Amino acid sequence: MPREIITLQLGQCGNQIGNEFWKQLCLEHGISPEGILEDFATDGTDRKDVFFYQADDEHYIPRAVLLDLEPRVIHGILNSPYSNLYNPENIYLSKHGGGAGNNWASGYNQGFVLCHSIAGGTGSGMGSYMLEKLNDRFPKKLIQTYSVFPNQQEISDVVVQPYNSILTMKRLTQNADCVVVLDNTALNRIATDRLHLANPDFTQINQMVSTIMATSTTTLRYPGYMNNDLIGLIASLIPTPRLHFLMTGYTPLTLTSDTKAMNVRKTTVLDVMRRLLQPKNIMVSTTLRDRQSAHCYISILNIIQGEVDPTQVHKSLQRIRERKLASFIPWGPASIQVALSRKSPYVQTAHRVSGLMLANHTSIVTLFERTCSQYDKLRKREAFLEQFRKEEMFKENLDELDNSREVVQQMIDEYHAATKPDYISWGTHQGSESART
Ligand SMILES: Nc1nc2c(ncn2[C@@H]2O[C@H](COP(=O)(O)OP(=O)(O)OP(=O)(O)O)[C@@H](O)[C@H]2O)c(=O)[nH]1
Ligand SMILES: [Mg+2]
Repeated sequence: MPREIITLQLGQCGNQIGNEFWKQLCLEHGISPEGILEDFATDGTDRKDVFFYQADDEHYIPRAVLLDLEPRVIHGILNSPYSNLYNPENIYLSKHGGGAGNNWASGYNQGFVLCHSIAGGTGSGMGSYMLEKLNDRFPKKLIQTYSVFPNQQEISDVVVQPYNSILTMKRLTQNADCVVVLDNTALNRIATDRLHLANPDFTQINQMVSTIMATSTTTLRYPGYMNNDLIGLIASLIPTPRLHFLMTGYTPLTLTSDTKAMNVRKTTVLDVMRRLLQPKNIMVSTTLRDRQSAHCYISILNIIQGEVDPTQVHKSLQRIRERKLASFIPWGPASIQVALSRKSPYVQTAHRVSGLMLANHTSIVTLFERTCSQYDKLRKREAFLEQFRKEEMFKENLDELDNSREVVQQMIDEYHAATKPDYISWGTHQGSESART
C-alpha cells in the first residue's frame, strides 16, 4: 500500500527550510548528499520510500518539487553538496514551469506537504494558488503545510506583509487539512533565550525547523504500532475540521553545530512531557489568557524518541492529569496521545529521551489576532495598495482582501468558541446559518 508524500517547496523560505529538512532526512536514513545509500545503512528497516523514490540506478531522490520565481535560493541549493539529490525535472524557476503539475502528482497516493512563508510574494501567493489547485484536483488527498509566520519584532522591508499574510491565511483555513505554524518571532526568542545565540540567522533557525519537521514525520518513516500514516496522525489532533492550526514544542533543544552538550541533567519521559508543556518551549508566541478566553488545549500528540520504558508513559500522563499541568477544552475528553517512535541509528544525540509536541491549542489565535490588527491598520489607511490594484484579482475592487479578512475572523471566532462548554452547539448554529444562505 503506497503511502508516499510529495513535498512542495515554494519561495525563499520554503526552499531553505525544505533543503534543511532533506539534509536531516538524508542523515537519518543513511543517504549521502548524492542520494546513494551508505554502506552502513543497507539493512535498515526504516521507510525511505515515504519521502524518497528510487531511480532506475537505485539512488534515492526526494519526492520534492522546488519552485521559486527568482533563482537565487534554488541556485544556492544547486551549487551545494546536495545539488545532485533532487530531480532536476522537478525544479521550476519561472512562472511558466509552475503549471506543469501533472507529471509529479499522478500515481502517488498519500498526500502533500507544502513548505512556505506566508509573508513574502512567492511562498504566500504561489503557495495559495497551489493550495487551491491541489484542493480542486485532489479533493481527497491530505494537504499539510509548514507555514512560516513573520517575525513581528522585526521591522520588515516588505510593507505589504500583513496583506500577504491575511490572503494566505484564508487559503490555509479553507484549503489545507493541517497547518503546522512555524512562528519566526518565537523561533528567534527560543534561539536567543534557550540556545544563547546573540543574533540567530536563518541557518540556525532552520535547524530548529528541520528538527521539528523531521521529528513530526518519524512515525511515518520508522513505523511503529500507531500513527504511521499521515491521516491517523492528523485525525487524532484535529477533532473539528477548521481548527487545524498546530503549534509545536521540542525538548531538549541543541544545535547540531553545538559541541557543548546541553545543560539538562537527566531526561526521563516525565521530564520531557512536562517541559513540552512549558510556554517557554513552545514555538509559537501566544498569550495563554486574554480578555475573551481562557485558552486551552484541544489535543496533544507527543512524539517521544529514545530509551523509553512504556510504563513510564502511563505514569507521566497520570501525573500531568493529577497535577493539572495542562488545561483542556470543556466539551470533550482531555486528549494527550503519546507515540513512542524509533529514531535513526545513524544520528547520535546527547540525550536519552527527546520529544516533540504537536498541539492544537486555542491560544494560537493570539498570533492570528496580531496579524489581523496589523492588517486592519494598513487597510484602514488604504496603504500600499497600488501594487495590488495592478493585478487582475484586485483591478475592479478589493473584495478579495476584505473577504479573506472575514474568513480569518470566522476561524478566530471558532477557536474562541472552542474554549467554551457550548462549542458543539455553536457549531450547529453556524452550520444552519450557512445552510440558509
Ligand atoms: N524561518 C525562516 N524564515 C524565512 C527564511 N527565509 C525567509 N523567511 C521569512 O519569510 C518571509 C519572507 O518570505 P520569502 O520566503 O523570503 O519570500 P518568497 O516566498 O521568496 O517571495 P518573494 O517576495 O517573491 O521573494 C519573512 O517573514 C522572512 O522572515 C528562512 O530560511 N527561514
Ligand atoms: Mg523570494
